[in-house]
Amino acid sequence: MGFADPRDANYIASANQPHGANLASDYQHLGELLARRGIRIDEVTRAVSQFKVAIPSWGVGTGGTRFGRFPGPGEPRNVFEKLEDCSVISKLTGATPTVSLHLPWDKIDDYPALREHGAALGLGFDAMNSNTFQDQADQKHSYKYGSLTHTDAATRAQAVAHNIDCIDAGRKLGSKALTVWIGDGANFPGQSHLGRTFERYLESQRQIYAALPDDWRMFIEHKMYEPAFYATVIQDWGSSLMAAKELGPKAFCLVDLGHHAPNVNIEMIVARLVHAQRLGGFHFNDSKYGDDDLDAGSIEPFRLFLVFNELVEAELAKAPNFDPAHMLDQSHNVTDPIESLMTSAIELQRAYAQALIVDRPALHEHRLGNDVLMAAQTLKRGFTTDVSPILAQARSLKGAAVDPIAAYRKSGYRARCAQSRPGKQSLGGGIV
Ligand SMILES: [Mn+2]
Repeated sequence: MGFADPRDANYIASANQPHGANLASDYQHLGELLARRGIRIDEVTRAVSQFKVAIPSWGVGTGGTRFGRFPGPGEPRNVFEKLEDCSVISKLTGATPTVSLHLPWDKIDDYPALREHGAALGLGFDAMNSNTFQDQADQKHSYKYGSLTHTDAATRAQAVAHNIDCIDAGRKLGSKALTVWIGDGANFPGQSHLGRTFERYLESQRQIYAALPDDWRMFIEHKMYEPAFYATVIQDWGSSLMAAKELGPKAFCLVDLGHHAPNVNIEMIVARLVHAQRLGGFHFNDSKYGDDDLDAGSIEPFRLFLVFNELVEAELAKAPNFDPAHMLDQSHNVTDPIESLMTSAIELQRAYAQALIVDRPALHEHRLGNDVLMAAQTLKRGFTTDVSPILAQARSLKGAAVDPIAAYRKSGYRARCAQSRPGKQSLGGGIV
């Protein structure tokens, strides 16, 4: 069996070699096309190559649904092996230099060793994620009826302490942010006091916020429903923004694309949060019906493009306090997680590149002149232009793979993991 390390620079170079001539030709052609629109392709390529998105540690294992989980071969068995898989994604795409951990799904016994392991693989640590939406074996108080908003003060205190533990863990690893998502809410009308639960949420969050180091940010993630099916405490961007404003300047709103009602105008929410200077970042994924956690750009690529269009507008306008964190948050049920995560990272770059090549001066003029049709067409032309050569060129220039999926498959990495990681897989994870 011929195994190759897909992270090895020589391996990637040899995998890229057959693509060289075609890529050069495609890139030149696209460059000429964009030049006719007054856009310099090398500037777009440079911007794309600087785009970064964090890999969720829970994403490299098979997630599953509430109905079941079908583990794939060679899944990582611990956080060290998760980082190994993340480094494959990072080296092949050149777009994912950081990992976002989830406690206590990621069991960490030796922080210096984990930090060194990450550094050796070229990986840093992105936002820490707390977990007060399920009970752990050694837990004193149950989260069945809530965590940060629980009616019982001792349960709230336990949830606060866990979040502060996550901050402490992140400090040891070089993280600079804490993402707080709670499943707290009600399944039935009458179950909880809608006002007081929010007040208890703020009271708990103030204690967590007080433990944030000066150079940290807190990301408040909202979600419309599930596990609470009637009323979730932080159910929308309005509640999230209210909480962020009440907590202070280090608190920001996090937009998970799957956490809205179907057809909600997410790009509009992004624009509003940019205006409020509270856009903290994203959990990218895609969905057809609910919080499906499918691969980014797989169902509604145009919506993803429109979100990135708002981000490019904010970037060009030098919007104050605008530094959104990009993170993937997906659950892989039927695909190889490494392949899905690579695909999603590339789809984000695609949406970014499409937004970058929009003829902004023309769009601006059409808007001012109320030429609705031309405004719509000018915007959409960015979306309908195939920017693949830009993405491939950006990867090639930084020593990543021109065709990451093909290079990954040919390396035999998964088959080797199936051999080297025997045993039953039982990692926590799923749709969050
Ligand atoms: Mn999320």
